[in-house]
Amino acid sequence: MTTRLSVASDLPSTVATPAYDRAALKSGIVHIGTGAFHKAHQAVCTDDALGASGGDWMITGVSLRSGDVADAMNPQNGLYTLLVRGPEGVSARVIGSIAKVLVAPRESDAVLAAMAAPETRIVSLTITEKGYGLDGRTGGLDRGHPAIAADLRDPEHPVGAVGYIVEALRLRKESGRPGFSVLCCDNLPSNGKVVKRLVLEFARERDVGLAAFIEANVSFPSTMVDRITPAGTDTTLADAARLTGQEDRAAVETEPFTQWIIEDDFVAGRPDWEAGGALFVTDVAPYEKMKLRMLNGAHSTLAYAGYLAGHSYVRDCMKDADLVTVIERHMDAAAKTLDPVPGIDLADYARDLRERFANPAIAHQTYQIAMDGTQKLPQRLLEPALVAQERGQPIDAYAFSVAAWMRYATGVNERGETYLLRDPREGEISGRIASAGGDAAALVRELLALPGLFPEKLAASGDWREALTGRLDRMLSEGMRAAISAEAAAIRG
Ligand code: CS2
Repeated sequence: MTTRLSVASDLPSTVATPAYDRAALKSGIVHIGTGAFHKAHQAVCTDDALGASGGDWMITGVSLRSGDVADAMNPQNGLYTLLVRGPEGVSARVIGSIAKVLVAPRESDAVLAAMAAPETRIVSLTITEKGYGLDGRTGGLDRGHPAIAADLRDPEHPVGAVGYIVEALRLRKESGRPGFSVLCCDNLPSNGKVVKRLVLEFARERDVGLAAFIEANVSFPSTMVDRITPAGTDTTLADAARLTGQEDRAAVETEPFTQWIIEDDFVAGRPDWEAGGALFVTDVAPYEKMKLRMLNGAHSTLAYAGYLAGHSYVRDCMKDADLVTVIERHMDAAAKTLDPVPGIDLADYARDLRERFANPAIAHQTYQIAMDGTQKLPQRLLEPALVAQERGQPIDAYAFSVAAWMRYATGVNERGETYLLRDPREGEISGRIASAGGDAAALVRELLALPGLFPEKLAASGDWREALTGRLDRMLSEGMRAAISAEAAAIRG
């Protein structure tokens, strides 16, 4: 029987281990949302930083909902294996930067105590787009969001990230402790500014003095994060056990590429993340837009069109020549909506993205990427569509992607089987789909009218509506495969 990973010794020499004395370092970061992405990205960069320069920057992880990650990680003293899968093979490394993981619903007081502790200087977040309670219409708090609504009612017993941050900052203010930096690592444009707005709105609702304290003592640097990290599977755990010789229930897998671009605006210091390759800049916005529009926009397009055309994984989509033509056009179009990005050639960036998507060792499910469409479409597809429209550029690429989302939103595949959208607006969407009754023009009308989703100028444009309707009609009547081929044929001319 293999032993369970819990100390970073007795590992084969092929496995890299933390280059620092974990027990000697204290926590300086509380990270909310300790899922696979955090474990494959920020925690790895922090592991590099601790190895290079030390510092009391260990991470206390927090899960806001499920106890699964904590139950896998804590018996392993927070250690886990990172598998990096590239076309040439797989490598294993044991990451030591996470000290422990707390489960908010089970131990809320401990979470607040960690966030309010004097040694905590950064609170970072990966809670997905829908975790923030952002109202797409107003840019402010969505008061109908379950966690926001609950936390506004009972702010001293928070359940959501914004509620926790504000309550922790109140406790810090009461006890005369300084603020911390809030580091959002989710795929939202100007993510720091968005979180700052939401936190301040929430805090003002409680007490204007608290809001003033936050304005004066808390920073919200924006970041661009990038690493393709599929959900772990039994194969992840089996490969980790094979490579390390130990059982690891918390292993994660990811691709070789990683990128983290951060605004250098920290009120109480930060780890030496440069050691892990992070790039510090004064303005992250150009990088964020590039990534959201070129990588994530193309990803969502592959997810909706690919899923319905029968491709389970992104790498399968990249073997479909027609879909590749569609995605090349998408990346070119998205690049044309961007202002120059310092140090980056967008054609090279697009080529690298296609290589990453095609990585044969990464099994990234189209169904995983397809989730939460209403939370992802605005920044990935609708904003660039609006820019293209305003600049007089073609809108075909976005019309294809959004028509594919609309087809996907019907929740029925081409074999007549139903699937869950896994979107917080699923109920509203199915109501609208039902009233459209399967007609493409009616479906487009209904979905364009989803409150707050489509920018007004786009929703009101006849060209946009027509471009969507023609494509959706073909997707519904001839099938996604035929629609992809027709799109590719039109692109090739
Ligand atoms: C993906 C992203 O699931 C999704 O929506 O587009 O998670 C993507 O893999 C990452 O942003 C890559 O950095």
